[in-house]
Amino acid sequence: FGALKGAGPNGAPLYLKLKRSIEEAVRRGVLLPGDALPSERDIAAKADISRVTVRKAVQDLVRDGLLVQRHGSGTFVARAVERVEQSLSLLTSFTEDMARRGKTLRSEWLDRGIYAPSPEEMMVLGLSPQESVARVSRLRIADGTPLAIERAALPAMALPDPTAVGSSLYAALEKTGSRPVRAIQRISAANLGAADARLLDLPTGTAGLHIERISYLASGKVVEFTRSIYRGDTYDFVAELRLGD
Ligand code: 16G
Repeated sequence: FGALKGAGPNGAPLYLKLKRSIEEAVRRGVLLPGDALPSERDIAAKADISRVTVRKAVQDLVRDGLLVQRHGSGTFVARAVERVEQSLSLLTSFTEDMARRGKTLRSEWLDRGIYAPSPEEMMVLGLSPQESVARVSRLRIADGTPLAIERAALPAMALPDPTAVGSSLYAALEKTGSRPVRAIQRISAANLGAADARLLDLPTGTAGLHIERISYLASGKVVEFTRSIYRGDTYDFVAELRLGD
């Protein structure tokens, strides 16, 4: 980014000129997705403008989604994420969904253990205060992109040892004969809070989807109460509708 003073249309604020020249560099492929932006100090020196001006242009572009900032490592050109189409009519697991798409799934554990149930967990899972709940929380990463944070709660009876869950919760439940056969799923809009945004590698406040799944065994007993946060820029949930009676 060369000297900006005097460049571009007269009167445009310097930060806007810098913003446009960064946009232009991305459009022309001078900067590619994943490339690091030079440091604030280097851009300021090269363009002969103040660091405050550089920061304003960069913050604008982060808000627009063209750049992403990672704490401690700098600012990068955002990678376009491929959208994922997810059917709402089948009760599948994340592992199965990703395998079907040929994606490599990795999960990072956020929590797993046996706890005393919260009042909400007791109500939804039908537990008494003396019973325990198994919690399994994971960040789910497909082909290197974090897609969802899933926080599952199950009656400890259905999952006595959460540390034994390998890569798939449903596969673990299958082994104990507790894989759900039916579920109610509720999807609502949610802006990402700071902690979830950091996990999903997105700016705080980005649009997300809050998904709640309550799953049942054939006996009618609730076996899973999962709250998830999915990236809003990635998921399309699709259901087939038919004319009613
Ligand atoms: C899906 C479910 C989640 C379930 C998980 C099991 C949604 C919104 N959530 O991601 O409730 O716990 O699959 O996946 O669809 P796993 O067997 O790969 O652990």
